[in-house]
Amino acid sequence: MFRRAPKSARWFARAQEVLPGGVDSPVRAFNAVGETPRFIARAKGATMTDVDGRTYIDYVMSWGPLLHGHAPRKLIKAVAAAAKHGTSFGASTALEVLLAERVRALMPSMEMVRFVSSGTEATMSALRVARAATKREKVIKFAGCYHGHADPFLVEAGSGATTLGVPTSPGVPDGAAATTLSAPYNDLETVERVFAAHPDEVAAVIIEPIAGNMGVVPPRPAFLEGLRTLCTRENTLLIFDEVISGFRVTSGGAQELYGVRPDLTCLGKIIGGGLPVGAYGGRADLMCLVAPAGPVYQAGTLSGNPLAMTAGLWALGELSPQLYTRLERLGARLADGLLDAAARARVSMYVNRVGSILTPFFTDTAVIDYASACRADTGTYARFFQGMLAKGIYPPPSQFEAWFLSTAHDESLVDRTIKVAQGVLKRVGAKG
Ligand code: KE4
Repeated sequence: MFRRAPKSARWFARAQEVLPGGVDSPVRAFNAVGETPRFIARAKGATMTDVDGRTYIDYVMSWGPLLHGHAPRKLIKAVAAAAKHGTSFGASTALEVLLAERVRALMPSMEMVRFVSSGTEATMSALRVARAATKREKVIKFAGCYHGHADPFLVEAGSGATTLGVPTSPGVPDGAAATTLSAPYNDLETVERVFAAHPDEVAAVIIEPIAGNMGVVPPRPAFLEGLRTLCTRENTLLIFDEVISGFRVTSGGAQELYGVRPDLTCLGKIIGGGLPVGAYGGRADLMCLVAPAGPVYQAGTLSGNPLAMTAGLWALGELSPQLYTRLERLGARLADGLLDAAARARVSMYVNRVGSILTPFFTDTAVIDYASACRADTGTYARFFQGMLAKGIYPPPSQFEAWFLSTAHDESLVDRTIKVAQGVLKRVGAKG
């Protein structure tokens, strides 16, 4: 039993003296699940080992980048070899050209690409390009979608979807929120109404084409196509935030899976193979606005970093149809197993899944948007999480996150996860 984690607890106490909340990213603090965050010592394949020497089957996988599992031998070899030639030059390398060409080959809508160092940089820069190109300021986002922590995106709907947004964080100026409009996910009618209320003012619609940040919520049929039609009609740019879905569900991302071509795409996570890489790109006529080709300023000391480019080249080089077939099978096995375990324990559960990302919601109704996701029982999720962690399974420490599988997971690890879930859910169900 992994109930106690004495060394993690000591490190967490020490961390809180010097890192806000003891972490470098809020979700890692385990606040939503009432547990001591585990300090990780090492990881390999589908497992992580904490500083107390406990090993867990990992379903966070660094929040998505590790499609090929932790520390694949060939990736480590490639990055180590690259490091011998230097870690950063602040100058161009062939590596960034090669990776940009590979991204374009996989996602043809990305006629030109700019590398940055995080998903946040990618989305904030894509919005700046959209605003420059359209000479408009407003942006429509969707409740429950997360696009990183830049000011325009830390905004929720005002009193009504057609009213201007309100900041969700102190420090976000009202002015930044005032240009952000928010609509419910999967709700095309409301997007129509927002456009009607703000004619010729919307620079971009930005969306996670498969939502992952309210838990996994897939687009309903015709929703993405409808957004494409509306944006074209309104001369508004459609931005797909594929930081999670890019290379996750197919090698061409959600835009390939659903056959909808955005004007701009934002990438992160998998594109860096676990090292810090983000990217934005799209139509050449738009990307030619980016400095120094054009007047839209954006820059970054470590953009196109040779180690990160090496990791990204390896990660994207390993993509194949067989990989996605295998991940689809594993994802279905895990989702079905969790649902079966919940049914046996008489615990309400609704699972959304697309390929190798999924979320078990503790609710008895379909989860199609943020409002329905928020009806999930987060207390039950917390108890479920605690029980799974105690038995060596490491799910996301929040009901509103995606579970990630990798090629390092296999049937036996998934079956072990399901067996543990059966016991945990029986206890959760018994407590009511
Ligand atoms: P980063 O700045 O964290 O690299 O990317 C921001 C971002 C942008 N777009 C989407 C769709 C994202 O999911 C993210 C970041 N995802 C979270 C997980 N929900 C990262 C984990 C964290 O914040 O620690």
